[in-house]
Amino acid sequence: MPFKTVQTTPIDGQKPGTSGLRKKTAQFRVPGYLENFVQCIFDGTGGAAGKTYVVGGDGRFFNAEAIGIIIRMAAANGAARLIIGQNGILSTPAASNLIRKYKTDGGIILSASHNPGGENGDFGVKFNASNGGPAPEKITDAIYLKTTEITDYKIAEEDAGDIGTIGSFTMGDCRIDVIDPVDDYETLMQDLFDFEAIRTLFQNGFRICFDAMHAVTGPYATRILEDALGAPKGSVINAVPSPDFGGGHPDPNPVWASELVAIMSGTDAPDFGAASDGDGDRNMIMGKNAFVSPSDSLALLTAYAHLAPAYAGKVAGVARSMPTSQAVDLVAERLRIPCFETPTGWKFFGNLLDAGMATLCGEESAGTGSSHIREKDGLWAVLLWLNILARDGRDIVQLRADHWRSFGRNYYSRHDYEEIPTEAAEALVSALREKLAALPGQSVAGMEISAADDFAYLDPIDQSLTERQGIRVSFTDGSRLVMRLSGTGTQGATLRVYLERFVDHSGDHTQDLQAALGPVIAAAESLADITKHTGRSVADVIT
Ligand code: G16
Repeated sequence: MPFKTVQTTPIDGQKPGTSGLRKKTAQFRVPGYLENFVQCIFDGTGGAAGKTYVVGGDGRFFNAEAIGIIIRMAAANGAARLIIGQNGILSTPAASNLIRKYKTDGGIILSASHNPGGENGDFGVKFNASNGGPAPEKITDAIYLKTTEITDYKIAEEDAGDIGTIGSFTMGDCRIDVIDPVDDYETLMQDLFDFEAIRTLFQNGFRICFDAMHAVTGPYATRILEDALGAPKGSVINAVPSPDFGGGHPDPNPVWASELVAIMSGTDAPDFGAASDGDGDRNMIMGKNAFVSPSDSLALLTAYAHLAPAYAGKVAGVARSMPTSQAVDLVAERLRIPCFETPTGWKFFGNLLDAGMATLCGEESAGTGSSHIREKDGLWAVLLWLNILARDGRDIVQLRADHWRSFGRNYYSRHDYEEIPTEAAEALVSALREKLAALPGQSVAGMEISAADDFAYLDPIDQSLTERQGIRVSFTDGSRLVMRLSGTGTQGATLRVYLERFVDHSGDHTQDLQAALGPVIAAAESLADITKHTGRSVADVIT
């Protein structure tokens, strides 16, 4: 098997963001771009010699070609074995499970998650460590450093073998195992949940609509919900993954999952609605005519997780990203378990999960997961919900209303200003940062500021300090305002404004969401001069 060493030079901008390296697909297709980064993944993690990796992606445009390049490079770099999903398909949670189950050295996951795909869309590459989770910053920093020094990469001269057929082939000394992408994941879900109870729920006429958004979860959801659990055929819609996600934006929120929202608002709406994103790690949950915010979903799942066999009496703690609403904090307090607040990025949950300090984790950005793997997991969240509903008996909308009646409601919304000039976004953040120290005690939009800071996280396990993770302004009435720049965009900057207002258990939980948040929205404008800096008077996406 002939291998060759190709001379190259560093390429600017190969710094991994919130979740791996995400760029325009066209950028990744420039000869040498992907190759440089993959070589640096190997070099930045002690080399590939003798190692085993899981490789797969969400099926977006360029997925199969990129996997071919990775196979040839892994073989040339001396890897012993690759485990690859048939046709290069693996959801991010399924990849995380395989990395852990087969005790591999890590995985390379190809996805730009919820970003659109296609020739003019986005592409991404992420390295996951041997615990199955996204590489922590010390690893991504080492990979990035290599990208600034690289001089050559190694690659097999021949094309990679057939990844469309389940079986094995070799390339040099490297064995490539092509496996069914769903099997191991399905086994894991059976171990966690009460499938019998969920089957009975469907037998009794319970109806679900799961929108796979033409993305990777289609085959997983069809196999598990329809084939194994007996949901009627057609319960999973947009179930066949397509390279450009059917021309859509595979982001499960009320804006982009409008087909699901229409179905759930119709006269004959199913009992439960859900959607997942490009690579299957996010989830959106709906009841009849009701969107359950990811923050509320995390709080409710924590409150009722004991109804699922894997979590009964086993929730040691919970963790949420800083911008996620504080609804789960209230549940944790009542359950007398710790609640950790981490920076945005699933990688920050890894240490807490490994140490057994957190069992459930979640983020406002539609991510929920648990210690079963080290990624967030869209279909897992749906199955946990179904398990809870099957055992509890109440309708999801009633369950949530009862929860608010007991804990109070954290009204919550995120306003995104997309593709704004990077300098304008940075100017807004620095101007706000300068004001922070003087804010406590001041009043804005009729609310008194109790605290203001730029969030820094000291990891309780490895003591690493991560600073400048978003500006937080808290008010004496429990409301909160957070602003940060997204780390997953591929064009300009995206300003995320996270708005939260708390109404206690005896208050009105039925207000219009944006109206309830009115004072917090006004405070954001007044404190950060959003219109002046961005030139926009309304956000581009409100979720
Ligand atoms: C990634 C991260 C999440 C994060 C999200 C949004 O999700 O894993 O932790 O919340 O991006 O990040 P940002 O606000 O920086 O854009 P995914 O699903 O895109 O991999």
